[in-house]
Amino acid sequence: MSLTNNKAVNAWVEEMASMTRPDEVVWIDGSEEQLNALRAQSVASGEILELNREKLPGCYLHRTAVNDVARVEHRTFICSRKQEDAGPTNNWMDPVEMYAKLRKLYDGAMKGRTMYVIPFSMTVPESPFAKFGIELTDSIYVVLNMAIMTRIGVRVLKCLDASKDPSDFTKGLHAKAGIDEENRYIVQFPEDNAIWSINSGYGGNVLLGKKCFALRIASYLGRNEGWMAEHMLILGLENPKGEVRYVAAAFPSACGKTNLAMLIPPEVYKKKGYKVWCVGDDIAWLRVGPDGRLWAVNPEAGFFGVAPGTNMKSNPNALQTCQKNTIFTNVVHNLDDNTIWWEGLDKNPPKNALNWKGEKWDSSDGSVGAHPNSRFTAPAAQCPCISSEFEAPQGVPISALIFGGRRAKTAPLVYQSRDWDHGVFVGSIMASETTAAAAGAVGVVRRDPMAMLPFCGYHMGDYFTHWLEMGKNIPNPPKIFNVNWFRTDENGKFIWPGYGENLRVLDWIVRRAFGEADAVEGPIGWLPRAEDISLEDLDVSLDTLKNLLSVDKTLWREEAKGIHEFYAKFGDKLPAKLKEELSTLEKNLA
Ligand code: OXD
Ligand code: MN
Repeated sequence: MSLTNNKAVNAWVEEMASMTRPDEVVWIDGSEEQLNALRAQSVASGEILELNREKLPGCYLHRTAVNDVARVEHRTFICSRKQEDAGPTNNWMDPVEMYAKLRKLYDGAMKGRTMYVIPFSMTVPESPFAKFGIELTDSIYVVLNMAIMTRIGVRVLKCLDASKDPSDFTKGLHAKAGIDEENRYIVQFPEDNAIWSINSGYGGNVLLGKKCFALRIASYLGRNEGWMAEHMLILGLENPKGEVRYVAAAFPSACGKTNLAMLIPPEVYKKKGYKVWCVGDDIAWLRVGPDGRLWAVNPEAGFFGVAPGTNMKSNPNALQTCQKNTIFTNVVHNLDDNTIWWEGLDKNPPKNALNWKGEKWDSSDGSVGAHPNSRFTAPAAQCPCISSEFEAPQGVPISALIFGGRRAKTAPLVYQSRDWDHGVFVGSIMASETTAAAAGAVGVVRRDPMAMLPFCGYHMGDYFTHWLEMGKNIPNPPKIFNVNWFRTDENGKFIWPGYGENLRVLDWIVRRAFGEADAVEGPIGWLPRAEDISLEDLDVSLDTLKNLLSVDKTLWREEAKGIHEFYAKFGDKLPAKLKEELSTLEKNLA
C-alpha cells in the first residue's frame, strides 16, 4: 500500500509497475523493523550472508554476478533531447529512441519479483538544499544499501509533500532483469529528472542516489539553478587554536579520496592539536552562501568505499567505520570465523576461505581473493572522525578547493592557482597516469577534468563555462590548489610518503587560503618554498622537498601540447578564457 497521497508519486509508481509487472509492490518506510525483516528475507534467499555477530555485528556479505563488478561507462548514457547538450565525452541516444528500447527490456522484468519503492533524500531532508527522489528496485540488496547511503522512508515523503513543488522528485527505476551485459543500460534523462538502470546489480550502477543522481543529474540541475555538484571529498582541518577550516578536493578514482577525507595527522601534528574531521568522501554540493563564501554539503549518508588496500596504516578510520552495520560486496569470506578479508588488509590471508566469486580459495596459488573493486557500504556517522557539521543543513564554508591526480614527473607536490579562472584551468587539465597495477600501457595520461569526466550530466564545455560563471558570483571565493602525492624517483618509487603526512601539505594550503603562509610565483602558479612546508619528525630532506616542488619546463611544454589536443574535443564550447589561460601557460614556459 502506498505511503503517500502525493498524486505525482503514486501515478508514476503505478505507471512503472504496470510496465515491469511485479507480483507485489512494497513501500519502504525507513523503519529498522522493516529493514530487519528485509535483511532476514535476503539472508534466507542467499542474496546476502550474515557475518559473525560478535566480531562484525550487523554486517553482511554480498557477491555480485561475476560479469557485474564495476560501473560501466560504455553503457552509461546522458539522454538529453539534443546531442550537443550531452557533449563529446558522454554516450548519447535520442530519449524517444532510448525510452522505446528500454521499455521493451523493462516489460515484465519484475514478474515473480517484488518492487520496492524507496523514497530517498540527498542531504538531510529538512535541509533547504535537499533533493528528493524515489528509487524503484527489485533488489533487497539495493534497498539495504540505499538505507545506508541516503536518508529514506516516510520522513522523506513528508518533506517532499511540504516542499515548494511536491511533484518535483527524481524518478529512479532499477531492475536487475537477467544481469545481461549486452543489455545493461545506465541511463540519465536530465530534462525529465529520470534515471533508468537495468541488467546490473553493482552499486555504482544501481544505487541511483549516488553517481546517477547526486552527480550526473545534480550537475545538470546545478547548472540551471546556479550551484555545483562535484566529485569531491569535504574535510575540516582543526588547528591548535581550535579553528576548523574546510576544504573540498577532487581526485580521479584510485587516488585516495576516502583516505584523505579521514586522514590521521602525523604524531607531531597530533601533539600540537591538529585534527581532521570528515564531512564527506565522494560528493560535494556547493552553493554561494549569504556571507559570500562557497558552502558545501555532502549529499550522502554513507561511504561506498573500495575495500582492497584499506588497512590500519592507509585508513584506520575507514576500517573502524566498517566494523558494524556494514554491507561488504565481493570480498573474501573467511570460513573459520565467518568474517571477511581483502588484499592489503593485513599480511594474514585466511587459509579456509572463499574468494569473491564464492570459490574455495587459498592465497598461496597467487590469485587474488577479493575483487579489486570490492566495497564496503558503511554509515558515515560511524566514522570516528566524522565532523560535527556532517548533517549541518547549510553545510560548511569552503576555504580551498583542491584538485589532484597521479603524475610521476610533471605536477609538483602542490601549487596554487593565481585566481579563480586560473583555478578552473588547473581543474580542467586534471589528469592521471595509468600505473602498472592496471592492464594496458603504463604512464598513459588520462585527462579527467575536475574528476568529473564520467559524471558530468551535460556538455563538458558548458560545464567549464558554468565553473567560470560561478566564480563571478562568489564574492569571497575559495583559493584553488593542485596536489600530486605520486611523484616517483628514477627507480619508480614514490618520493613523498603520503597518507597522514599529506597533512603537511594541507596545512600549507589552508594557511595560504587564510593569508598566513608564503609562496613564490612560478610558471604554472604559486608554489611554496620548501621551507614553507614543515618536515618536522619526517624522514624527508629539504632537498627532496625542493625536488618535489620543482617544475620541469620541458615536461610542461609537452603537457601543454596534450592540453591542446584534449581541448580540441570541445570545439566552440571551450570557453575563450581557458584558451587564454593555456596561452599564458605557454608564454610562462617559453
Ligand atoms: C567512483 C566511486 O567510482 O566513488 O568514483 O565509486
Ligand atoms: Mn567516486
